[in-house]
Amino acid sequence: MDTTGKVIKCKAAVLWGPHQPLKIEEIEVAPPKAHEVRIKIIATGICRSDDHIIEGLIQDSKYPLILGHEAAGIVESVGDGVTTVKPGDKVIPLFVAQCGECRGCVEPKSNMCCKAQVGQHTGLMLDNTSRFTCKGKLIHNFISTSTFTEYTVVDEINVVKIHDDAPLDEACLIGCGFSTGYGSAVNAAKVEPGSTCAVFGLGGIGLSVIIGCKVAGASRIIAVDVNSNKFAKAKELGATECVNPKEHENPIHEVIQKMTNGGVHYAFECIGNTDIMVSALLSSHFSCGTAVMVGVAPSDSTLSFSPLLLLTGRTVKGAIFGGFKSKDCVPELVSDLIAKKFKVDGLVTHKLPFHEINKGFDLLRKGESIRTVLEF
Ligand code: CND
Ligand code: ZN
Ligand code: ZN
Repeated sequence: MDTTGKVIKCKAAVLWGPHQPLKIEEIEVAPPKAHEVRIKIIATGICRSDDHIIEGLIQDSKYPLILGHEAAGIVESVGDGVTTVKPGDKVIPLFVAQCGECRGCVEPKSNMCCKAQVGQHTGLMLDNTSRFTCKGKLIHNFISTSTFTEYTVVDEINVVKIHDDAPLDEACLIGCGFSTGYGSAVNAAKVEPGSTCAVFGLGGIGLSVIIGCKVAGASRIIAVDVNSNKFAKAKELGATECVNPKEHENPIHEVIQKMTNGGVHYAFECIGNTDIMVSALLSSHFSCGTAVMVGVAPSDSTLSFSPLLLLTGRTVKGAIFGGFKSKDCVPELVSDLIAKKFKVDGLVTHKLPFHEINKGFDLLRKGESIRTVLEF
């Protein structure tokens, strides 16, 4: 049946408010307007950033909403003026937009688009309306994507075509987890051959940082987590040593300083915990270390440390989506995945049918899963 131009009724996981389980509801998805694309989602991963919204950690979140930002799917229909994708194309929705024209997009060092800023939780399309309704109520989107639904609508600047041969159950991880971690190492930090690294937090993001550090030729990759069950996978992907802060009396930065003759070249925080962000900074060498903030901390939190820590030569930086310009880099990353230049299947510990989404979040919260991929 041709659905072009029609409202589609389908199943979606709606978050009606913070601290609630997701509810599988029948929703209505309006056709794409000009410069918008309606996508049938085929596979979507669960990232901790989705859980942060359920936990109410981001103050300006708009409810009710449909979460999900790491996915792959197939274009169902396109609105007027869309030129970069067509019905039937395999695509990845992009929570970091790339319009190609704004200040952020033309700056070579930036991957932030000013037209759709990922940090501004409007929960709406660029024209300030929504394509989702449920039981007569407007449902917001999440960081311009919303992938926990059989169909979604995104602005054209938030979607990119990928190779026809892409395995969508793996390619979905290019939509966040893999690219965010990998790019944090190779783009944001620019890890050099022979350098030493410490990675705090071994979820989908931290493990992808390890993959990036290894590809970049780091000589030591110290993996840090309070859950020792994460260590086997970290070693498999390239960690040279694993440290559990709970097994040491001294603060973790002292342990790492001791292990590395004063501190690592690059330390990555992949948890979203401001105390560990400071630990990461202190774990980097006082004269030349760089700390990269990748985790998303609660929106009302602040970082506090002595400026003397920076005067001696340390650098602090951060990156969203690994610093990748999304439209330029995602198709290349997918082609590299097809060419087996790197693997992402090690990050997928569970596959579940979409309607078991709450079970997927439970696995993440219990520390039992890395990435759960939901299939429709
Ligand atoms: P996930 O929860 O899978 O991993 C976090 C890991 O940290 C777990 O293995 C925990 O055991 C471990 N951990 C928790 N507390 C501590 C601690 N005090 N010391 C050491 N280890 C600890 O999360 P994820 O990998 O999906 O995401 C990680 C962060 O990255 C999270 O904050 C998420 O919101 C953020 C993120 C950032 C971006 C970006 O573009 N920068 C994109 N997506 C997610
Ligand atoms: Zn994410
Ligand atoms: Zn832009």
